[in-house]
Amino acid sequence: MALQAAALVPSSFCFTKEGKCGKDSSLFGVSLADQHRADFSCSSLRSKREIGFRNGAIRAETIAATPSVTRAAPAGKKTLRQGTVVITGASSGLGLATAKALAETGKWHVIMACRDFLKTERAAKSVGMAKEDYSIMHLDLASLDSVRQFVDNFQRSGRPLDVLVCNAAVYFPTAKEPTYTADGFELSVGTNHLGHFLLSRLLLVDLNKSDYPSKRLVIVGSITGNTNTLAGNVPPKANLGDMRGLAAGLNGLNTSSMIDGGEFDGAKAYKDSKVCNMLTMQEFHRRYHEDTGITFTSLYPGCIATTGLFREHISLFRTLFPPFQKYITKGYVSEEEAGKRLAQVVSDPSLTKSGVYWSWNKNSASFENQLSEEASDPEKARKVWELSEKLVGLA
Ligand code: LMG
Ligand code: NDP
Ligand code: PMR
Repeated sequence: MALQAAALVPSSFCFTKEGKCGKDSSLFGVSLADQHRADFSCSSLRSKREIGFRNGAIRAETIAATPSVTRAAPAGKKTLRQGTVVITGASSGLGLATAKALAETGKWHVIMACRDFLKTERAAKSVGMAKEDYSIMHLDLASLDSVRQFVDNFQRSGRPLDVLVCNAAVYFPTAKEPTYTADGFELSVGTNHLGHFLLSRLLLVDLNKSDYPSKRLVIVGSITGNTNTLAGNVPPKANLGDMRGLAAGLNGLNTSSMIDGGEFDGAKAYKDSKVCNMLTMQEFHRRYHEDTGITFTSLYPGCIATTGLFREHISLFRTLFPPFQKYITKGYVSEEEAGKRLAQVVSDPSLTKSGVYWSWNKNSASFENQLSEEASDPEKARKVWELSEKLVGLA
């Protein structure tokens, strides 16, 4: 259901949970004096490739400025303000579990950016999120107009943007024919990649303006897009090819609906979209990390075999997949555990490194994982970036 209200449920902004905020003083205690209050214009966010190192001055200012802290009694004790995190697709699965994990720390106000307002409201209540810890704003990633409207509404809300999490996704493993976004792009790449690409490009200026000590853009990736793994070798395998389909607009009319120009395959389109997500994160890192200090990361949260992602799969799959992952591959993680992992990538002070694809080992400890050759190919990343810019109207 598409509620256009873009409602921003009012809620308390900072220090809603006294006592919890006080602990924050040490949260970003180490090496985080790298932010600034300067109100950069969009032009200051032009990439290094575009403008060389002209942002050197910005960088110097960035380093010299004081981190934003509020002084709370007793005098001298520094308290970090509550952060604001936007999470797309927070109405179910990983996004909801992450929203819950962050909200209950009291350190975060979560903006749940979702296409179904009522479903999201019910979901937030069902996991026990307190009213003052979240807002819901309408966002349909399958429409570029909706993405622009969301950004406009967010900017009017006057909230800072400290972390953006691109989490929402759709998966159509059994579809025989492609379906399309409002703008005529194949629906899985259109939603999972192009919608998020426009969203994150437009919100980069807000992230850059934030005075939060550790500003982050997180784009959720997956093992199934990485052909250097067993899971990534289950057919159909991700492969962007020469991107002739993406270049031509993925519209299925005068061109293929698939990035590589091939026959439609819903499972492959999803995996290709995840490759685009992981490449986009790295291209952001290359273009903007040094000049903005923003941390750009991706992750594989584990196989959360019970989420709504598999809603379109045949029911036999939905029944067998969780026990298969639990007892055979041992790749299964619960929604709750996966939510804690993504919450770490949002706020853990030890995960500030940019350009990293995080994964977790058997003991649930995070490590920097290796991406496949394709998912780490800088030339492909640049091409995905440039073609996507054209499709979403940024170039
Ligand atoms: C594609 O097929 C479709 O073509 C595409 O349209 C789309 O739907 C896409 O990703 C979605 O799937 C992919 C897949 C279909 O094809 C293959 O995987 C082909 C390769 C098959 C080769 C199998 C090799 C297996 C090797 C290894 C080891 C694991 C053992 C598994 C089985 C053990 C049995 C005891 O494949 C499927 O659809 C398969 C569905 C997979 C779901 C999991 C099935 C597990 C079966 C067993 C589960 C039992 C439960 C365990 C309980 C507990 C025990 C203690
Ligand atoms: P879910 O289906 O539970 O969640 C997907 C979310 O995306 C839902 O909130 C859904 O909204 C939202 N969404 C879908 N389409 C749109 C749209 N057009 N506009 C706005 N929101 C939309 O799946 P998961 O939680 O599993 O997936 C979350 C992320 O995790 C995805 O990026 C996925 O690729 C990734 N991932 C998942 C794994 C897994 O094993 N489940 C493994 C690896 C990565 P609605 O509720 O309205 O449908
Ligand atoms: Mg996969 C080592 C094991 C492993 C892991 C971690 C996953 C994760 N899968 C593994 C192995 C296998 N899977 C094997 C051996 C098979 C063949 C039986 C297999 C099959 C399979 C299917 C049919 N797996 C799947 C599907 C899906 O439809 C899911 C998918 O590709 O969604 C795009 C899927 C997944 N396996 C995973 C993960 C994390 C997924 C789904 C989610 C995702 O990438 O977002």
